[in-house]
Amino acid sequence: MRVIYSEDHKLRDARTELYAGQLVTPFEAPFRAEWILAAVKEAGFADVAAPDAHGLDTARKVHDPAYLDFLATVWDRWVAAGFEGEAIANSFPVRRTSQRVPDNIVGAIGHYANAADTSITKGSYEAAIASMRCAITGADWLNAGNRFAFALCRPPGHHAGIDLFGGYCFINNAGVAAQRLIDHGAKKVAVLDVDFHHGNGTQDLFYHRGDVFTASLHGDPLFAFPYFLGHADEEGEGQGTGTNRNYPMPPHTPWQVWSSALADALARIKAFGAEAIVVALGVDTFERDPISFFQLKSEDFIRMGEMISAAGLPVVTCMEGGYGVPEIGLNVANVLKGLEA
Ligand code: SP5
Ligand code: ZN
Repeated sequence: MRVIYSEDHKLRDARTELYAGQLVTPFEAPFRAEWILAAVKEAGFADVAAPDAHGLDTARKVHDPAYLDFLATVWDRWVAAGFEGEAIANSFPVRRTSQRVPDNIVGAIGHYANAADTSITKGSYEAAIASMRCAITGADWLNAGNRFAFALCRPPGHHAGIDLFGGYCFINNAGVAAQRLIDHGAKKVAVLDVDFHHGNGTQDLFYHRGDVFTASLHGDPLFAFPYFLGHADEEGEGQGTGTNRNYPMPPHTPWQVWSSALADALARIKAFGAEAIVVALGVDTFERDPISFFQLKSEDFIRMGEMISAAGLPVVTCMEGGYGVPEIGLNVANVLKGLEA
């Protein structure tokens, strides 16, 4: 298992998250990656490498280039407008509105946001690029003929859509990794999203494509973020018809139920003919995660890795969510252990 990690994740260190009507210290903070790195090293995963210095070529195949330009410039535009707080969207194009991109930065940030939980700060873009580079480098480890890589991505990516940021995500790392595998010659790949939250961004990237199967196991959007996508009847469209699968599950879902959804997703990934799996790994399914409502225990994450490994495919794992508690490191290390068992 090669681990890919960049110190540049620390450039993403927001002071504010709009939560419960207050600006709180963000759940998605630098300590997460530090704790996870320490725990995977402690568990014996000592092959840690820095990412290669990739540009945006792969990202431009899954994201709108104008959106990537927005990400690159939003902080400077926000500062130039004279604003003193972090950049937070507060006005959105919703039902019955134009989808033209406003020139005004407050309008532009609302246009490109799918949630107001994510403040943009100086350094957020640079950290997102470093995170994306970890994912690409992980995909390339598979392209070189290896079976397992762990891209310790931070910030996470699975809520980032074609032209949308939010849910602590800016560039869809797992989606970029999938594209990288395709560009290297894979005919079909799968993104398996086991984060507590629906992978709305990843679903958006590949909804009309037949070469990438997307599966997401998550808290039912009727009760959980991202609220507006992730229902079981979203199955893909056009060329992508039948290539998206959602497993929404209710509050207090335990491993026994969750794991039967995982078994179904893996069977569909095999039937689809995927040549590799990109795992979007959130450990916010843990029973003591501060913002989620599943009941997985630390030992369940070993079984999770074992089940995914039993599909017999190369696996690049990209870090997504998992918050607050010290066990996030152990839980990630347990998935990696299960994969290599
Ligand atoms: C990558 C990832 O896991 N992103 C999640 C973003 C969630 N942001 C909104 C959080 C709202 C949580 N509300 C939960 C109430 C718990 N009492
Ligand atoms: Zn999550």
